[in-house]
Amino acid sequence: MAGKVSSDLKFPEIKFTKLFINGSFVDSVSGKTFETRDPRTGDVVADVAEGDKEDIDIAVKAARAAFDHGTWPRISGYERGRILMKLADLIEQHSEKLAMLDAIDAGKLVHMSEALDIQFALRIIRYYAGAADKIHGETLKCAGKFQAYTLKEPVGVVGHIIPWNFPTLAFAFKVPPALAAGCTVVVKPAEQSPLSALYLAQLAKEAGVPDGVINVVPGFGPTAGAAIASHMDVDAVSFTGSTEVGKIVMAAAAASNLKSVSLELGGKSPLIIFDDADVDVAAQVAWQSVFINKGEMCIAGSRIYVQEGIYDEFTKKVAKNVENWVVGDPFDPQVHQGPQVDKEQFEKILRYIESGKRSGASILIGGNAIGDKGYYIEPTIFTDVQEDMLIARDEIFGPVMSIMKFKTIEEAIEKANNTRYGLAAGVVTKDLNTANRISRSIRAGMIWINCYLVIDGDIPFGGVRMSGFGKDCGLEGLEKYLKVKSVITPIYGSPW
Ligand code: TXE
Repeated sequence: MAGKVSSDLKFPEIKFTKLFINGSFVDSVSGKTFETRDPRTGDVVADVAEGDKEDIDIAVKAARAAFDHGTWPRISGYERGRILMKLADLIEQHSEKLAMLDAIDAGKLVHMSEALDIQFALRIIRYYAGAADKIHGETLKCAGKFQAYTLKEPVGVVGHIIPWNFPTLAFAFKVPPALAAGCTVVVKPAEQSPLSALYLAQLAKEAGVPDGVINVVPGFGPTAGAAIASHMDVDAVSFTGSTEVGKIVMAAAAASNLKSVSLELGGKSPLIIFDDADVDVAAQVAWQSVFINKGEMCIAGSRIYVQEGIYDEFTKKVAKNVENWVVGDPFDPQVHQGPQVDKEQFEKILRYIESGKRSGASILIGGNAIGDKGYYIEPTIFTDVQEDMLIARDEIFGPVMSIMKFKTIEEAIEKANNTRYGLAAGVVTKDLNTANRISRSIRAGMIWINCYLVIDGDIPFGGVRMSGFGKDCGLEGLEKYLKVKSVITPIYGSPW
């Protein structure tokens, strides 16, 4: 682990710690606050206003008024797009600040957030800014003396419940398409990482998003989050988080007003490496698929299946990556892996590592926490992993890779599909037919061929099975914030 931080970045000033409702920063009704902690040390970073049901009610009222009576859904898509473009420009200007807020809240690398997360966020926002004036229905020629057309209308007030692993990027996945559609939103950021969402709300105000259109209410899941999911005046909820909470959100939506639901949940994604692969490429792809963002990625390729012919060479090469891999302070540009987000996740990951050791898997590298301050964990690789071990079945959400061996493509497909999840998958091979066969056979929402983790504004992102449903990004990511209304009218005297 790196000792001294070779960075001249200063600890960022924290300007916004209150709820952002109807265009202003306000205290919570209860006056309560909660602490966010720096994962580098466990020290308190800020006291943030703690939103609860009453605050969600106030935020939803503001969003409802902005939707029912405000200008946002009524101005042209072009005008909404122009304001979203301005928001992207402001985020670009403030990218270092946002990256630092995510570093002190979530332990993310400042240089990587700026280079990747925020760049992707900009691409997504600009994609939806461009899409805002291209929303249209269809004209239908009905049988008989009728014609019909469809209108695509914004769904209304949207609740966004977002996680801590990509705080700024998660905001960009959710909020811009809803705004492009003409919706108004109430965002509940994760309790671990509320700071960048509050900062983004302020930038949105500066960009010209009217008051009430974006509301941000930090708070806890079972209180503020649950209040969104069960609110009678929220028309849609889009959630990213654990499968367990996804089920709770869906049940609450059903039990309240049947609001529409989209869920982006956990994963245990397989990466399948065939004998014909370039082993250097395979080792690189596999390493990045697990260890980027300290493994806190729903799409992590945490089950690596390697064909027996290159198994030994692959395991040697993939483990060698550790030699140049620096774990340390996320403000240091030399560092590749920062601390896990909080004590709870840190302890969860260490429990899984212990379970892997106990169940008979072999440690190839790592396997331990680092230091006695902060939440650092060694990049860890298990070999000799069996399908029924917990480390091969559960989402660990940390820097832990499980490597398994296979003989035939049929066996690889069967093993890869032997999971309750279905978020993503990858294949490394030079054989086009093998790649195509795997792509068709694996039950997952995204398949990467000879690459991994590639996302973009126009690529639909999301899973199947217990990884959820409903895409973020792409035109599908816009459609979920739109509802279709059919308008039917008779035509008299027409020959057709
Ligand atoms: O998730 P939660 P946690 C997975 C990952 C991780 C595990 C637990 O495996 O180790 O989940 O993480 C809000 N009603 N992912 O506990 O609890 C919560 O406040 C409404 C995968 O952080 O699901 C936060 O805003 N909302 C994932 C959000 O849900 C509730 C990203 C996620 O928190 C709620 C994060 C409730 N009853 C974790 N309870 C991914 N798909 O990328 C909590 N929340």
